[in-house]
Amino acid sequence: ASGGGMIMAWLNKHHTIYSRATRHPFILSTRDGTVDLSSFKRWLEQDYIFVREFVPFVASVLLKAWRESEDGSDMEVILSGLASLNDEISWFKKEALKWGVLLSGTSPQKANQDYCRFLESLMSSEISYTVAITAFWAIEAVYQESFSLCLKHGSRTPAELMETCQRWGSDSFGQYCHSLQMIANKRLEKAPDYILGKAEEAFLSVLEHEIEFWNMSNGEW
Ligand code: HMH
Repeated sequence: ASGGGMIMAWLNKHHTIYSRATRHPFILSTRDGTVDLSSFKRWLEQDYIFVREFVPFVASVLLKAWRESEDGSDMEVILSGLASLNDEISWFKKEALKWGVLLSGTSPQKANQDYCRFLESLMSSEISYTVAITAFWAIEAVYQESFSLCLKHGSRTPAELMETCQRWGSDSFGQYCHSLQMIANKRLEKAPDYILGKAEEAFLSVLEHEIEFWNMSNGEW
């Protein structure tokens, strides 16, 4: 691949499914201000469960970086992500109170369980750092791309949803995703073909799980 690295090539190649993950009807209705607030609440309670499962996944990526990366700055980027998840869990609790959502009474729906099981499979020591960091980048990038759409000029995002959109749609979260993308690209550049194949497969699995995750907000499970 040229200039933009492997990830740019994959984003072009898999443009259709990437758009389905980043321009889902839930996000488009948030941006247009027509979102059903019960959908938002369903998303909120399910994402809280997801983020709690995401913590050990990110910790596993940190461990792989420590073992496999020669570049010490990788670990700092991943650590900053792990640290912000601490703040994120507090934010979910605060946001749930605001919406009258009872987090302790929530159980994960099937799409959430499937996604969490996929994360768990990536935590295995048999999964290489290159594959894990690619999946990690993709997970964060889908939210960044999605929620930043709700902050764009001309969007009609309801005021009470702006904090959510800013959490993942902000420029600072965008910078962080860009750092993850550069790390992933650097690893992919040096990876043998069979690892490239596995990383591309993991990227596509993330997109499929993200689409199913957004679908849950419809309440059609
Ligand atoms: C489902 N994907 C899902 N939830 C999140 N919080 C993120 C990605 C971003 O961290």
